[in-house]
Amino acid sequence: MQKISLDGFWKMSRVGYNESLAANVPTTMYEVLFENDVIEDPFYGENDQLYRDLSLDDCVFTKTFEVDPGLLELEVVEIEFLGLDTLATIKLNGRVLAVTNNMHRTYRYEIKGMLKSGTNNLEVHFASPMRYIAEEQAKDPLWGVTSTIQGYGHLRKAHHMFGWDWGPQLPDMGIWRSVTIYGYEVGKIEEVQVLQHHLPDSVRLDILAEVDFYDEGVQLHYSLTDMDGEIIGQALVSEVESSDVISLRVDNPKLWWPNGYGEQYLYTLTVSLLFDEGVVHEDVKHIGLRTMTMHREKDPWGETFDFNINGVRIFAMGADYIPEDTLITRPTYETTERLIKDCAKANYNCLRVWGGGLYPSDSFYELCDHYGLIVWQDFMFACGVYRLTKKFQNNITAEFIDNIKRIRHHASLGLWCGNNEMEWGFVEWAIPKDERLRMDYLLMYEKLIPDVLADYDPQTFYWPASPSSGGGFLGPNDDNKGDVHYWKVFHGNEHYKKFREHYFRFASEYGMQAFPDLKTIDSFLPKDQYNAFSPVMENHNKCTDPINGNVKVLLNMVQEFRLPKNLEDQVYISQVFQAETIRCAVEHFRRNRGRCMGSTYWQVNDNYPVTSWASIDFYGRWKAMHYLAKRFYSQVLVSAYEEGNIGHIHVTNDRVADFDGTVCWQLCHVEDGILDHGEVGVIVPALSASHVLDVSIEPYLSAYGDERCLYLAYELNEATSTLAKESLLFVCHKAFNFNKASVTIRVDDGSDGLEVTLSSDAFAKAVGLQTKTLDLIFSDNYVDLMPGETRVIAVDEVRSDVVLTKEMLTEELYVQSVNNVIYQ
Ligand code: BMA
Repeated sequence: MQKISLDGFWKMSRVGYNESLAANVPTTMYEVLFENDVIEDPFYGENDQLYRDLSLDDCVFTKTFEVDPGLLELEVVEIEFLGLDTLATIKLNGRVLAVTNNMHRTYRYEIKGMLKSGTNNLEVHFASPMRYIAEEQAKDPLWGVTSTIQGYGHLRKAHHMFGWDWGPQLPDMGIWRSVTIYGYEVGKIEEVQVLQHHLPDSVRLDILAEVDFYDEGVQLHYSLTDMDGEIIGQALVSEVESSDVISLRVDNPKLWWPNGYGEQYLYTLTVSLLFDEGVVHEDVKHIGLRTMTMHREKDPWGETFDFNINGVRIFAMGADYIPEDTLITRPTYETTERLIKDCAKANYNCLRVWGGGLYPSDSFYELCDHYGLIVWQDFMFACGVYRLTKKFQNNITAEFIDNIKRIRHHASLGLWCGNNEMEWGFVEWAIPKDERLRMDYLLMYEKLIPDVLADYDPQTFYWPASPSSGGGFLGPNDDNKGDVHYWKVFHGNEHYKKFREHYFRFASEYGMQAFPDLKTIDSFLPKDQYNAFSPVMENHNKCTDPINGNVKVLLNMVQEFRLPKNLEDQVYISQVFQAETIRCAVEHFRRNRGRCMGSTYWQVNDNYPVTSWASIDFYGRWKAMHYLAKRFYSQVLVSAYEEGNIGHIHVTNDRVADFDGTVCWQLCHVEDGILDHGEVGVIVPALSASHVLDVSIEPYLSAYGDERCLYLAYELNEATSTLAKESLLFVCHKAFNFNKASVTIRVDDGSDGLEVTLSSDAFAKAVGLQTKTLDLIFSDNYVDLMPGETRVIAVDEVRSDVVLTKEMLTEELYVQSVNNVIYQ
């Protein structure tokens, strides 16, 4: 096989402009314009609005490349486009090779007859997606959500590129994945599918290889190796058919588990096409041996809905994932790894890939395999209706097949899901009643996709929509069945503690917005706009229906906190409130393990520096919520909640072994210190939750007047280590009698890098360690400190390009706390 990469240097020009700009493919128009200084940073100020209409122009990418005469002597020469966004006309040496219209597809064409020896010219012309959807929408208006440019349902292009309630409207175009020419002499492996059959103490792998060959003398070799490179099984097939099936048996298999439940063991399967004893083509896959399905069974509350992996009922803990950058070709393996690692660090075991974006890169799935994140994979349909014409059906069917084949072997793939919120939309939203479109909905998600999956990935569970109760427009957002999106708290202004009144079987979306890190705000905000409601700050909140999201952020946080006077403190309190809200929900769900079995909060990441529901902002900076996620998603969780004058303490154990430890508690007064305390031994069986004890403040109320100065501190210990230290108020934060706290910070050399020791003279809430300019990740943050207590926090990662010294860190650090905020 010969391979010529056509990535790298191309030229781009917009039609009607006299320009020729360097384009480093894979890349897109906005990125090229930005890199060539034709436009400023589209993320600064209000630039995104200014640049939106650049997408009304067409643009052309061109490349010249050399072909060696040897290539033309091969049997088959193909060109492969892994991603063209979207309305592309491809010309090779002046002749039209193809016209494409789906960015989610892979396109391959035989080009031998069009290539010449020597210099060749490839041109890809992209027609404006904005003009296209406007024209189509005028002919056939299709319903869609308000935060985006209408008509997106007409085009197989990531919907969020037309804008979403967390991202700008920059409908880009370009060559967004690699372009490669392949030449084959003897044959090629078209695809390899692996089916797993788990038997007692062994796994049988049925491996199906589709082969296209032009010479009878070919052989197929299959080999499976373990992580030490030892061969576990192999087979040689001499009489190759175009469709070849063999079985390999793995005795005493090492299973793949999600993060926290065991090892992420991966075997390597290599299928090689041999000729004359040499390898002419090869397909290599890393596969994890596991059974994975959704456990659905009637129970007293309705129906269970949880991942069952290797027979263990998993509580899914994670968040929803959106595309990583508005300029979609910028993420690299390293940036994706940083994100996935941050998920694993926060004890996630699951990510939901939301349907309004892109089918992620291969690296994304490899990283999820490696870090143990179960992937809930939506097909790319969201918040819109689609007309199922024959052409559209053929187009999406090809898209499904391309992506299913690419993704299906990943150990992390947990389920396929038809779409985001469309079943719910048809039932409960103001979508115009149209029987034909409802029928198209059913055909797409309840017939077409299941039929394709039956052929291409029969072993992965399919779910028709998120949320859904199983399909057919039957109670799609029912608390007691399937998954739920609960938006009444953020979008409906409901009190955040209402989460505790629901026992969702699997909460796949719910969230609270917060401002991003101050350094991130500084990256887009001119100094004279330093106010939550300045035009630029409002522009960097894309949730505008019915009012700008920043209004909601402040409105929501004053449920619980007083209104901070300046933007710095509003940023901090918004983050603490976001974290508290999601903690309140998750801890409640986890106390009800068995009934509730999943939480993917909306959302882990951003694709633009923005105020949003994300727990990690666009520049990878952790908001308070991500630190809290590390705690509320920890495998063994101690949680407490107040009910009137009682504090209830629970322990949830998501380990596969029993938990044996102690809970210590102290009932305290802000001035008088500890009023009462206790310690209880707890044994919590594996995969269960237990109520440990109740502490009442009743006996102290008469002496102290009211509950505003009383709090409950509690901790969870195991042998000699403390797993968690938290505190509970009996009133909301805005009513509590916080004393001003003098928090001291000391920096020391620890055994494993630098350490920060925090201590406070008063009971201090959500003490947030901040850095002025550097990007650091701490082992913990936003901690509550008892008076006199010292807390050691390690610098877990230095992400800025510096060698961090003690002096530098001392100079960089400052703390915020709920106590010391200056309120209005
Ligand atoms: C849900 C999601 C997204 C959206 C989020 C926040 O509707 O599916 O479409 O960004 O809520 O509004």
